[in-house]
Amino acid sequence: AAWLPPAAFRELGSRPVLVHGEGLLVDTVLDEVSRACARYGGRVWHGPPWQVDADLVLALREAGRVPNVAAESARLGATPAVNGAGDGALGDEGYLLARVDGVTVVLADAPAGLLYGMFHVVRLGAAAFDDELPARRHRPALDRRILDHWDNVDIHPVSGQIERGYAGGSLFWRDGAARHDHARLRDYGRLLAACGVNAITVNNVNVHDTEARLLTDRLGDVAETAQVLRPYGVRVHLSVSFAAPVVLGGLPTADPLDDRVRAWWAAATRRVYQRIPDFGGYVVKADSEGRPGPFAYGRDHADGANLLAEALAPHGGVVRWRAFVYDHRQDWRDRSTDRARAAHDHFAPLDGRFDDNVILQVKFGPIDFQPREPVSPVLAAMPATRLAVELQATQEYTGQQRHVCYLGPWWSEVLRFRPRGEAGGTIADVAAGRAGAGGGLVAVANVGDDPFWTAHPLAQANLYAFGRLAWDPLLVPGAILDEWIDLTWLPVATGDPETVRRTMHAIMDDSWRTYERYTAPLGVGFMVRPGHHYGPDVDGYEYTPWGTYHFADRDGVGVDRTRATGTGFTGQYPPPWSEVYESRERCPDELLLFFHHVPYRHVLHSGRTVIQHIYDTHFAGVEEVAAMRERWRLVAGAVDPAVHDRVAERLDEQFRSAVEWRDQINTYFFRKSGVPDAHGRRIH
Ligand code: GCW
Repeated sequence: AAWLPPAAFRELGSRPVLVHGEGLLVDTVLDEVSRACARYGGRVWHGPPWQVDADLVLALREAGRVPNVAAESARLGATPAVNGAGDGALGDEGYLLARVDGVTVVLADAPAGLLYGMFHVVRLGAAAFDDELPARRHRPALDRRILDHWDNVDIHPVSGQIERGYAGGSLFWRDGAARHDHARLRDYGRLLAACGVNAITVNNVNVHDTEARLLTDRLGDVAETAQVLRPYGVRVHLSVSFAAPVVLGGLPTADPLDDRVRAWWAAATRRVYQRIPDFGGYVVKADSEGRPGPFAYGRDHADGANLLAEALAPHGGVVRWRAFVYDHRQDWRDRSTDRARAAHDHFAPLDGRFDDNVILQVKFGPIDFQPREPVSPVLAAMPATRLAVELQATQEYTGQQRHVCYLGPWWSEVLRFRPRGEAGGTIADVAAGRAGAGGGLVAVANVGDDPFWTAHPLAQANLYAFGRLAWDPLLVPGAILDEWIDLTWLPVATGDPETVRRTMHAIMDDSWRTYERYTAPLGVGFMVRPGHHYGPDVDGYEYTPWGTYHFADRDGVGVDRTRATGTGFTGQYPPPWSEVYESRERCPDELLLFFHHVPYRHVLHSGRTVIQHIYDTHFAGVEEVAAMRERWRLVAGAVDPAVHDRVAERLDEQFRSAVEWRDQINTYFFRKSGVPDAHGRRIH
């Protein structure tokens, strides 16, 4: 139960369709179209011939048979869609979509383009066959659109089958072995292709013993997964352990400058490509939260990353090296260490030292996927390095798929942020890189073997939105939600579709801000229960080694990260942000406590004091959740009862949890500050 129920194909499937071209992905298109036509009375030809009376032509350019795409594009006056295709080239994944003499035409230069074009037609529904359909060239803004699965093969004593997984077991692994559930995997590949994702990583970045062996004697399982996903244009990546030469190869060292180590990686990587010729590459979490890395040998992260890059280069693979490196054994008494600074301190000096096929994968914020953080300064500091932006679809800190939290608006804000101010490019431009050589967009996946894929049926929207934003970062989150609703819920609605649509929007559009309101005020994060990170615990991390503090006392709250009096983190930003964040007056309200320690009676731009803001937003957040629950009740009968029940049950828990958040946070800050609520509401 996700997007693309058979009924989503009704318009396409009830028409005569010509598919032209050869290849694995063209076969996928043909298979999709054939099944739809069998169900809805359409007809499908696999061309040649080219001249048939079709309503829809999906054609791969082939010299002599199908019109040249570029010429056809020009003849039709096709303009590029919002993003990309500026130079007229369609690339490996692009397509031209147009209406030509009463026929809808998708033309592509490569098979993947045809597949994406077909899904576009499905998305449009009847509108794809409207004579007003504008001619447009489409191609993804980012070439790399990747989901990292934090899945373990074995059940790990701490992180379970999926680290930070909230949707049941893994799609790939169960209890120490591959699941071999090809039907489910194929369905997954299909969902991914339909939203534009083109690669996944099949195991956790925390690579434990069994998982390390996916690189060697368990490689067959990875190859099998790659084979099932290949027809949907999804490539496979692997998380590897930096210590692999020691733990798997029996070498005495994993020193990146040791010749035996280099030879070991070269041989292991060669074997991977023998089994999986289109293998994507490695992901590495090194010297982070206890994982092995180059520091043990007195080497730096450029040495470490380049070691793997060298092994992958002959085969066209990339290494995605994570920038999530910080001291997780910090002393809370030490006010000079600031976790927010860590990634920039470690990596910015290495700019220019990485090989061409190294991608530095940077979490979007300087801390850790909080509901509100500034954008990581690393993303503005390494012009000579390919950078990927890492998001978290799995809702570790945003309600763990028990709370509705549509992250599209948050991600969109991040992608549109201009780290050098109005004159410079966006974070999406950073991910795109120069001449398409960027690192792309990555999200930690939120799916599992739950019947609804993401446990909370509405959390599917985050998966869908991730793919669509990676394809086109300028898409509007509300419009993405519409697409998702159209493809998922409306084809199977049992009541008035417009009511269903309105209800979903009313519940989801602002749900991330609602979540922020009842959890994390003004950029303070991590007031969660240690370990599992669900529910409130204001001081849960205050005296821990993890470096995630809020410093609330009787006078005020927030972290002083200024250059003038604090940790100096603001100095990692280029202007204008180095100045904006440094200044208490100019800093945006929503980030004030991330950058400044201020008195409770400090007045925000909004005109309210900090303490009154805390009270107001926490009361408002709970009211908004109550309203969501009410709205959902009203669509019982209009959506599948199983879906309705599941969402209703989650909304009950969200309400309970939001009340708990409100009461703990309000009570905590009332007790600290002694300042009463201006409206005299009940604080405990
Ligand atoms: O957010 C933290 C998580 C860890 C995770 C780590 C990381 C995979 O709590 O579970 O480990 O980040 O991103 O490496």
